[in-house]
Amino acid sequence: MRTRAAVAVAAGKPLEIMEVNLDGPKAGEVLVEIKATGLCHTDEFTRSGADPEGLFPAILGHEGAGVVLEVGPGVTSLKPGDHVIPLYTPECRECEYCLNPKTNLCQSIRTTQGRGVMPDGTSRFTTLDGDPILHYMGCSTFANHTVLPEIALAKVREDAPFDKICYIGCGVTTGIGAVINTAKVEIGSRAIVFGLGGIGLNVIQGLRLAGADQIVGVDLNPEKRAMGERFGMTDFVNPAEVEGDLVPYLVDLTKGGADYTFDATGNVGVMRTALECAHKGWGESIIIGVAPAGAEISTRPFQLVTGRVWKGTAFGGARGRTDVPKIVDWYMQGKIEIDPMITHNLTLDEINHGFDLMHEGKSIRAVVEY
Ligand code: NAD
Ligand code: DAO
Ligand code: ZN
Ligand code: ZN
Repeated sequence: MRTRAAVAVAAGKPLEIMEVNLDGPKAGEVLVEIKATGLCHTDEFTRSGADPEGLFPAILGHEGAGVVLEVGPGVTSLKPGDHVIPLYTPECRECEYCLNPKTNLCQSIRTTQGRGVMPDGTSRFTTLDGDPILHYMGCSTFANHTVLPEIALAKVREDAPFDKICYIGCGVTTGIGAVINTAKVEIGSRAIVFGLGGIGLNVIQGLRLAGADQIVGVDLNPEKRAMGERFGMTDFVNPAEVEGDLVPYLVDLTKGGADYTFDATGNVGVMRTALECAHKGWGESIIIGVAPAGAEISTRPFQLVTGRVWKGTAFGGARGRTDVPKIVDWYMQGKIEIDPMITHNLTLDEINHGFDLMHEGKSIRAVVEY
């Protein structure tokens, strides 16, 4: 079939909107009509060439929601008409990683996904001239139709709006999951969140859900303050307005250091600050941000000797097929909010404008509806 897609043709170039060919699903695969897709910082990271795994040409996009159109041979868990959210972290429920409760990093299709192809080693997308186009993070939601492995789709309830739940495919689950699954924040905790973007705001609402007493938001952009407060932030700190070192300022503000800190910036200097303002003896710092290729983190080892813990999280530690339908339920039940974070609704033709808004710090989440 033919479909419309935003194709990343080369690092640093705008996405090109074009018709592409899409082959039908092979064994274990599913054809999905994408109804809505969110623009996540990580797509831009790849488009700009900062992502070491970025391959071109490729159809980016990893945050979406849609409807199953056709299932390939051997697919048992999905049928045409099912509503689904693509998963860049799949859940096969069989591999060594899926069977270990300590991780969500299913490895069953990791190698082929990283090469931009389906598990059989080939791509389903080609240009109208027949040249291959790669998949991205196993999802390629910047196409109106895409093919995914069955294990990379979460089946969700049919009354949930696509233009909102697409955000659960990355940002919402990553932020809330970092709090609940990775940090396992207790009621009454003090926390600091660095970076109040599409991820950090979801960390904040996760902290509110977990019953944190103090939620400090840190951002260089003063315009992020109102949104932070909207989702439960109790204190706002703009590092540009702090005289002297930021670490002692934040340690003082949290009465000795935070129980939990979260980096949602991808800046390695911020990651160090986040670790060092965690409470001596027990404070945990969770890295969510993805740093540029080759970047390294550092701190004095004594920071860890004296009880601080440095951790990271991918997709908020969530097991997609199991956890994503539950998060959709939380949204539909009003336990979590999504609507105010979707600041812009765009068409596929406007997708590059969506990335401009992200750069300018004007959007939290821009969503493209097909
Ligand atoms: P974003 O651009 O929407 O937000 C980043 C925020 O950080 C902005 O508000 C910006 O003003 C602020 N910021 C930048 N530098 C700062 C500094 N030095 N001090 C304080 N604030 C600063 O990005 P996002 O979509 O929220 O993504 C955040 C990070 O999370 C990115 O690195 C992204 O790649 C990563 N990410 C990780 C996962 C995962 O599974 N680990 C999933 C999705 C995104
Ligand atoms: O190596 O097993 C693995 C998984 C790597 C992918 C983890 C993705 C999380 C970080 C990227 C942010 C995605 C939006
Ligand atoms: Zn697995
Ligand atoms: Zn993302």
